[in-house]
Amino acid sequence: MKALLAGLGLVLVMAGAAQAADLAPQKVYQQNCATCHGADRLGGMGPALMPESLERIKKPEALKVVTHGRVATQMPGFQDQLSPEQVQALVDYLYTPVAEAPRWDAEEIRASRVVHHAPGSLPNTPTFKADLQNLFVVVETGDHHATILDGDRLEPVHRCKTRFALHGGPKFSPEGRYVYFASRDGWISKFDIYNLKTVAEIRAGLNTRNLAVSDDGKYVLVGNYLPGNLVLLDAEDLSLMKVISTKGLDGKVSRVSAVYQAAPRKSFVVALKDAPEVWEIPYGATPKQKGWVHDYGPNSGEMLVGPPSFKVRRIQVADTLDDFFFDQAYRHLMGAGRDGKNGMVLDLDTGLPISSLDLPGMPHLGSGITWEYEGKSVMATPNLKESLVSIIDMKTWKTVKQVKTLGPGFFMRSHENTPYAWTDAMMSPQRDAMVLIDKRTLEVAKVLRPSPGKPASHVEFTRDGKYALVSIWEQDGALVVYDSATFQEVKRIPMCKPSGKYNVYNKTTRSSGTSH
Ligand code: DHE
Repeated sequence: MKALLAGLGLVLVMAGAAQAADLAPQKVYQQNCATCHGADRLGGMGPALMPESLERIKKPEALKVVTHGRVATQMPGFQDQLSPEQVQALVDYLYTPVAEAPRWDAEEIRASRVVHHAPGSLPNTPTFKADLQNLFVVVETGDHHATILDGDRLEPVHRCKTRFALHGGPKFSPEGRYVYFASRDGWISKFDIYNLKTVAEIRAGLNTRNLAVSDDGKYVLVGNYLPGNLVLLDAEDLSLMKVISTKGLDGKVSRVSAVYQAAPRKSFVVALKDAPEVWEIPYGATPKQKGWVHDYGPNSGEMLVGPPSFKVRRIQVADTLDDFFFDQAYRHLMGAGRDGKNGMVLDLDTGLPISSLDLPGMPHLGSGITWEYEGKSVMATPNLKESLVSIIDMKTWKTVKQVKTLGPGFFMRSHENTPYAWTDAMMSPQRDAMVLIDKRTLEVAKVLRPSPGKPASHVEFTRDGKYALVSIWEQDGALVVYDSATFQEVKRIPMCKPSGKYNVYNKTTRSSGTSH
């Protein structure tokens, strides 16, 4: 009996030890979080998880996110897998510094660069026959590949491996020969579409937001969360030109919300996520712009008249901007926080706010599009939290209409040659639906369900607007091709979770129906 009890005791002690081991947050992290956030917590598909990157999230909120997941992201909730104690221990662990402070300076960036094919070493004639302006680049996040798709034949031309977890729209060089990809963990890749080869790669940051390519094709600017900075690359061979720390006027380093190129202004425009500032960085030798009354602020200098110096023009705004959008002329920036609060319009010439915006829920301005409605330009933005699309008059900045949709959605697309704007309801139980809004009446005209029960999202049109390509976001997903006039399905092309697709012509000509 004594022996039995002793044995039982042993079992109990062992069970206790096992439980304690299960609670070990390092182990819980490696089992549940490392695939997306990196084994070293420095980020991957998900953001880095360390005190520096969690500064703006209080612990109780982090507990909620780990337990229930985060809306509008790929972050799932873990309440079924982890006990409340395990979640608490895990969150405490995330707020402890990583063993070695993360460093990714000019030295590390330079050392990471790989040139697979030196500039000028590959033929200048395409290795395949197709309308080069009607090609699509399709990002397949399911197995981290990209497909080059012929938009006339609607057939893949080539499929290749990409870096892990690409995010955001890849960006083209002006003539459409090269495409630049950014991965969440900082890798920038330059791909030669004519030769179907990756020509150069560089790790520009540890956790990257997105990249922009200047419209003259000379520069790539990368915006990073970690370390908070902008990294300027020579677009030819991705060699490092400059690292610009995104230090706000308060002296603290901020993450970058996003960077875009404003072609008509010959500049990059950047919003900071942790400081109420918009930066403009001219890349062209522009003459002094009419009506541009602000100077470039403390860390910059004079108006640009010579070759680009990449000095920063700082524009202070009332609050931080997580997401923003430009009018077609790039004179005005429409911005908002993720909570939809403080929606505002900034006149980029004067650097002054000119209007507020009425944006409920969580507008996804970066996915906005524009068109002409009753003689005026309007902008439409999907909403990640509310079942609506806001349509805004771009002269008065008033909401013309909130179009009720089937659920909160991520993306929106149209084309000059179609009267319909397509949006998804991906953040809702109706995630299999595509909602088509008539641009002439602002009414929902049609609902399509390409694969009932399966998530449908992200549309891109062929160069002529004749076909709309919709993604089925599943491992064994597909691109479903619709005739955009009759809404008849014309083809289904199997793809592995095709997150986004990008048409060379629509992108390089900055079609009003697509993101830029
Ligand atoms: Fe995105 C574009 C930010 C979550 C897929 N996303 C962008 C851009 C920004 C952004 C700033 C514009 C970059 C560009 O194209 O140059 N995304 C954010 C977020 O802040 C958010 C909500 C949280 C996060 O995880 O960072 C977020 N995004 C997601 C996802 O969960 C999506 C659905 C899946 C994924 O791949 O991570 C996703 N985002 C996309 C796609 C684009 C994008 C496909 C390109 C849209 C386009 O058509 O141009």
